[in-house]
Amino acid sequence: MSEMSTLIDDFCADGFLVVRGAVAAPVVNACLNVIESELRARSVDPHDPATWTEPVVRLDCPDGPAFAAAGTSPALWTMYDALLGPGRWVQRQGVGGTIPVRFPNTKDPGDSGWHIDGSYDVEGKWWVNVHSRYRGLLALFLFTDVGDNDAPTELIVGSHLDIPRILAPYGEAGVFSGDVAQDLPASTFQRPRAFATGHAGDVYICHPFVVHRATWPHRGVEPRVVAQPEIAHPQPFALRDHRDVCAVERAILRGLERT
Ligand SMILES: O=C(O)CCC(=O)C(=O)O
Repeated sequence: MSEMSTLIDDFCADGFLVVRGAVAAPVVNACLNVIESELRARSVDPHDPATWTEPVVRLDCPDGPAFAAAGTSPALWTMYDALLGPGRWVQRQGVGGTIPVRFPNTKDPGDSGWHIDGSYDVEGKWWVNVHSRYRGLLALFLFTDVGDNDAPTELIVGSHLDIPRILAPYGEAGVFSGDVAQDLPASTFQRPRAFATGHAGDVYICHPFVVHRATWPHRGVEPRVVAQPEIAHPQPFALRDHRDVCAVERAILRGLERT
């Protein structure tokens, strides 16, 4: 079996894979410079702990040349092709999503519940359906080194296989993404856990249905910077044609016990 097909099989089973060094160091540094100036505009100096008064400051990921270089990393695009199929995802010239910057702090950040990310707007709330309308993948771009003490994102390994059965009864219309995790069986929370740790420039590519959460407190010494964009796909997964399904769709079908 080729290295790529092993990677894809593991992705289908675990719900994520990691591309280490996906974004080159000079590009990471250029992105961080922009993020730091956005923080300063909010009176938060990333190099002055006296200004780190809140556990999290959430920014919209900026655009511009540095983020275009990060988001178009060839190593990432190769994986998006492998997981979603060439031509089936939106080739964004940037990163996108939000950047929750987490600071060393013992306060509850208030945003650390288990969840899956929503994929489409219904009256100002983010909903999701079993076809994963619009959202093909979730990516976690590490813009700083993230160790065990630095409030890494926590993932439930294999939880993407439990979500389709929760979403299926809601059909095409779907449900508010914030209501999904509460319906998960206890067995989901007995699955193994993984923490999205690594070096700046590493990117976790996740199935859109992976259950995850922010962790706290941040016990490290530096701000933790992770962007968490979607990789969009214009055509919702049909969940019908077993001959031409990509890895993400295959995992949904597996969750529905249709393969
Ligand atoms: O900051 C993190 O570690 C993850 C945050 C998250 O999952 C979210 O905001 O949806």
